[in-house]
Amino acid sequence: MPPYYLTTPIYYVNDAPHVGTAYTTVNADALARWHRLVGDEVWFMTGTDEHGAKIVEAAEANGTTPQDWTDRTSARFVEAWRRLDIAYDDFIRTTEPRHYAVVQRFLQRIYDNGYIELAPYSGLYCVSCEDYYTEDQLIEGTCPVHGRPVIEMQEDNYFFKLSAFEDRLLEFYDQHPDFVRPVSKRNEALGFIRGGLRDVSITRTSFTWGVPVPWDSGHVFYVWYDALINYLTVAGYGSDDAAFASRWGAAHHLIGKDILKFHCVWWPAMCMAAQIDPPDEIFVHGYLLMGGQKLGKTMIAAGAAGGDGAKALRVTDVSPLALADDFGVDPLRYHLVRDVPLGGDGDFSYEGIVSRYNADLANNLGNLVSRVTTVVQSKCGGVGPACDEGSELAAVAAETLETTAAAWARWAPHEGLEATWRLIGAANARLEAAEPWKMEPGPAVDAVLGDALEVLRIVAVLIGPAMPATAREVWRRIGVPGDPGSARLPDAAAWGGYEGGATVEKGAPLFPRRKA
Ligand code: ME8
Repeated sequence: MPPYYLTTPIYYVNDAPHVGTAYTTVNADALARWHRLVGDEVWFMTGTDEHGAKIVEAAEANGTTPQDWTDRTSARFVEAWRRLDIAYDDFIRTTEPRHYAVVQRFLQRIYDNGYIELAPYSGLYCVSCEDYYTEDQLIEGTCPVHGRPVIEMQEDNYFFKLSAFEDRLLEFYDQHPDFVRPVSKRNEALGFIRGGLRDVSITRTSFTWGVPVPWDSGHVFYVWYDALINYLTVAGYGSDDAAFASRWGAAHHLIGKDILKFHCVWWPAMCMAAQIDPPDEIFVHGYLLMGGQKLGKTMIAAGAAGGDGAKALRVTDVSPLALADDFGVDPLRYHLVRDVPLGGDGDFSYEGIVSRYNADLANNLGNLVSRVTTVVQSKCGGVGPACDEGSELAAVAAETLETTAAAWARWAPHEGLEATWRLIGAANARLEAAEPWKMEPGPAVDAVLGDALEVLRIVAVLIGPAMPATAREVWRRIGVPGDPGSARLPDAAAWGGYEGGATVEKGAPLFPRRKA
């Protein structure tokens, strides 16, 4: 089985999970499930980023210690991802001993290789970004991302000699045209590199909440230089050579565009400095936007935890758990995967979720399940008839599998789902044309319903990555044993799998229509 190592960013624990972090994590989970479905040996990870000045600030603001604060907030991520059915293989916390060991080993190697050196540093620092700015990058004297005042920092710092990697990075990008996708984001990364790279200060002495520098005990590593290395800790760097060889050769990072520079410029340079290959691929997605305002990062995180952002941003609409309570977990997951294509920015609104829910789930998928199971009760005695090997829907199903699979493989799960929905539409259209509910019981009705049941069997397999619980429920209702999540493509979607003879259950509507 080919390995496939998929990562999300590890999220800051200065606040609660929000719909922006859920967007990345649900899409990554769906992609991981898709890769399992096609038979890849998937290792899927997420986690929390727990060091740095921002966390110390959040802990202080909440009257507690950084350790207590990170324990509590990291647990909220674990709980949120459990509720949203995120099936990760590993969840890393950067405060774990296994991570300290890897950060120290990796950066010691870079130090030994001569790419880290001590120098005095002073600069303008935004605590929310955990990043320095130059005077001309500020907007009216404040951070361009957060609009908050920057602080003058003066430290004796260790610097990573990023400037030494300009040419090597350009060469690497040239040799790996798909290293960063989509191409607009690749160009942005190239723009950073061509614009000239300055050395990066990678240690702090102003606080102790970080991984200690092994060769100089007065320093801790700067949070980004500890965070990026999490991908190696989980891959088994220095602890499990066989796992590392397989995972790191197949590492795919899914990130948001806000952290492009760190992943697409700093990270490959760090890998080169430590003499390991950069990751295989970085896919950079856009932002969910609400009313033109960025949803994530500090603003919504504060809001989601009941802080300052709450009133302006309708926080109950942007907490993923509140949305899951309202719509159901799978409809939320479907919305996040289907509505905002990975790569560009997209609007996020309550109305948008409702209209997508009604159009695709209530009127299409839900309607098909309800019609088929109802008519099997009334015309076939509740027992599903076998499908017809020569059905006209067989060709549609084959075409659907091909387009669906191609889309998921190129990071376009929204198109994959769109393609799958064409099969649902074709099955609904066939039912409308044949009107089995008006026919007398007999072979003609059986043929129409057997085919529709086979469509549902295949559809459940194909929607499983986005809506795992719904997929299981569809199989259960139509009497197919097992879990569609354990099925393997292409066999599981080959026409003819619905054998007939199983009890079909009508059940309550899967997706009752929503008014607003
Ligand atoms: O940056 N739309 O953590 P973070 C879509 N700890 N995605 C969004 C979003 C939005 N409005 N807002 C946030 C950090 N995200 C670092 C990462 S990795 C080694 C360290 C998602 O908690 C998106 O994936 O600020 C973005 O990149 C990430 O959350 C930032 O999460």
